[in-house]
Amino acid sequence: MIPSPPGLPLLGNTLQVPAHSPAAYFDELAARYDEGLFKLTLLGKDVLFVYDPDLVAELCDESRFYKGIEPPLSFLRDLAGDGLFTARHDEPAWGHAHRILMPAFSQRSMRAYFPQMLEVAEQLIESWAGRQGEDLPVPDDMTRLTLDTISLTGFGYRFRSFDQPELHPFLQAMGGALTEAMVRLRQPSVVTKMLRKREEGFQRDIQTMRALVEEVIRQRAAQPSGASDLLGLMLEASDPRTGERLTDANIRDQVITFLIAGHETTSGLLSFALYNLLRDPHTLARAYAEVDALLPGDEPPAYEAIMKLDVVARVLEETLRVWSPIPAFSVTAFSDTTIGRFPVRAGQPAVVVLPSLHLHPKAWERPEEFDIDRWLPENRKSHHKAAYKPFGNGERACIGRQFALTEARLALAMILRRFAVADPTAYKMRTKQMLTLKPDGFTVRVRDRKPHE
Ligand code: MNH
Repeated sequence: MIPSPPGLPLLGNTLQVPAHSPAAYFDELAARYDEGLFKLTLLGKDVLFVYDPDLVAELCDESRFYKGIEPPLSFLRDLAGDGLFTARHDEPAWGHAHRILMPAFSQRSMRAYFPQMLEVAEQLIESWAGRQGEDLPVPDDMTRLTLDTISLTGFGYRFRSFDQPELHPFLQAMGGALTEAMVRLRQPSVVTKMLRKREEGFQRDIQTMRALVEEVIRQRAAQPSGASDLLGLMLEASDPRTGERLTDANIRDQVITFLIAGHETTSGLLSFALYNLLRDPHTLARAYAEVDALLPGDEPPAYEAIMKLDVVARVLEETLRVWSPIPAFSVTAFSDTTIGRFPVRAGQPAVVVLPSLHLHPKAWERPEEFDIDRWLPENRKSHHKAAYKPFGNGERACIGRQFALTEARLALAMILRRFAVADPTAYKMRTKQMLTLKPDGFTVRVRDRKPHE
């Protein structure tokens, strides 16, 4: 009853998943099946892939489904342990860290981080100002911005990425580990065990990341700053409910988690946003007009002005619909149940396929069209309640949402205030997946909009 492409005995559909573009394959199957879901047998499990908004609405019912730590997240336990992203739903460490860190992601905290966010955004602007007329590697520079921002605001640590011609070794290692986790999606575990060299590479990448994280923690321990940033809270605070403190190993896993989760997706968001603006001159003109009105002159923008941005904010929301940096998240049924007319067994994983959900014709008119006016207050009311989930769902939804949106608004506004952005090579979208999606090889050129000394 649930559609499924034919597979092989024992291996099921495992080998059909392309190693470097699983998300594209899931979208392709979604386009094939009108039922709004399909089933694949992967690594011995029957996994549902769901993109009909009404079926997704059921998966978002937290009384029936919880976040399952299934492949590829289960492979990332080696590097992120019981950190927030990879903690199992019944692990007490999740609740301790969630309650300790929630205050650090309130709107008030965003105001407190703003000076550091600004410091890094200014480095991006300076860097681009000195490279006018060159092809600027957008995803790389957005990664410099977002990595430096989370590490400075969260941990008081400076990567100084804009001073380096090469991306930091941490990123190389992270890319290796995330890619390996993705490749293992289509690899029977006996094969994974045989590929010793790949396992060694995976472990080496994890060690590279851990070494950096230990350095970040060591610097803080050597100079306790009393800062109430993420690291300060993790070292000092206790769970308001149980009084428990985080263990040293858990703090290390959280720092790795935040260094990855806190930059990779926001970098993708900013890259896709620039791509969308360059393809939509009318919206680009509205965005220029807005930043000119709200951020006149050359003064560093004020937090209040950034929070007033409306066109820029809607560009980001619509970008997250059309190009969701995280292409999927996974939930598991507590007990036997149904979604629509389809049965789901206890323990069975169901993957929400975000690109297909976000373009589903049942929920969106002209789904392929980039239209920021979908996000006008009067139009939001008519949105399907489960057709837009770029930040996941429920208590396991993204803790860093406000952080990402504040940082992205600021960076995009500062870019548009200063530069005319162009894309003379007329880049054609080609996503690269390293678990998350980014536009591969996307470059832009900039020049000052107004004379600058
Ligand atoms: Mn984020 C969880 C998307 C920015 C830290 N994030 C999630 C999930 C999605 C997501 C989807 C849920 C995954 C799942 O159900 O398995 N996150 C994003 C996007 C952006 C983003 C699209 C930017 C745009 N995330 C950030 C930033 C931070 C962050 C910035 C940190 C500063 N995210 C997290 C953490 C979790 C998470 C931590 C895990 C939360 C939890 O389970 O308690």
